[in-house]
Amino acid sequence: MTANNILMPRPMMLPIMDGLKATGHLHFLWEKSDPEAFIRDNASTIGAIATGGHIKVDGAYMSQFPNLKIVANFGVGYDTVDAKWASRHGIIVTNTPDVLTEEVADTALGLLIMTMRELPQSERFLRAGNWATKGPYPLTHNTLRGKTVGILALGRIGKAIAHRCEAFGLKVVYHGRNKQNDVKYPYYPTLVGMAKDVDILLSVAPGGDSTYHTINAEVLAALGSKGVLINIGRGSVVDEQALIKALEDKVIFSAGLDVFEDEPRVPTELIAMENVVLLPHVGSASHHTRNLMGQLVVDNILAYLGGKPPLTPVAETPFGKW
Ligand code: 8YV
Repeated sequence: MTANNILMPRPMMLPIMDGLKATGHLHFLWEKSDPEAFIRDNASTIGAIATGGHIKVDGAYMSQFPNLKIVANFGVGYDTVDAKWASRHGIIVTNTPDVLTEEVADTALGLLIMTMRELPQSERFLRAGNWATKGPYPLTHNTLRGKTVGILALGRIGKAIAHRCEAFGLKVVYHGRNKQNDVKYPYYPTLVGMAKDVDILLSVAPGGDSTYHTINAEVLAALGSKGVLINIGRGSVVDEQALIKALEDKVIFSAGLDVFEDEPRVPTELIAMENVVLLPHVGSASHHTRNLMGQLVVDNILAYLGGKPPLTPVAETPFGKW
């Protein structure tokens, strides 16, 4: 028997809920009067989980469901799902790549320009009535002119960002696990080495154990007192306490952040800083792009229920084995 029930542990966007409700097999866990009892009584009927990164779908969680076959993650990043454990247990994990690439790259460039040219600060200055009373907003210390950006993790989104950076006249270099032979940008084998040479360090790196606190005090010191950090990937990649200290001590010049270690909690120290631009994880957050991402979640689960291969399995997934 195919386990054809779909579990949604937390609310997701309406088109996903509607798209999966149409199967007649969707269960909203948060609506159950006793969620634990529901899991206990129905565990063997659950074949699919739809998740939005709000809970940890680790081995302990997945092992509650003996017939689980697919975890469909909303988001290209799937650091809240233990894809290696899933792979060892024949469970497919899917994510939502490609459809968000250009949107996230647009946001990265927006955040970069906002940070370099102090656009939020100058807007606050105008809104506070200072233009008329104090004169023009001070000239910005930073400019994109003549600058080099070092991209950490040159994947699909990283490349879309690199392409845009080039159009803005920036020199692009990159660091990642491996040098990519089909890429024309100079490669740095070490992050510290790259941080020393660039004006802007822009991280697109995914979360998870292998990237945890990769951008630490040493990297920030290498970036230097004129350096700017932009993070559009995952908050866990940056040691946030080290970043706060580096900004307070002027070890680096400024930062633009779309992602944080403990979202939606943003450290009060960062909120108090004038030289930091903070966005509430809006990289992919347009109706257009989120709808496309949501549709992929639905389509991956429908493929499973229809006995077809998943559309967008993650790298760890034992594709073809199920
Ligand atoms: C989403 C993201 O904001 O795709 C990702 O990995 O970080 C964003 O596009 C997030 O997944 C929504 O939960």
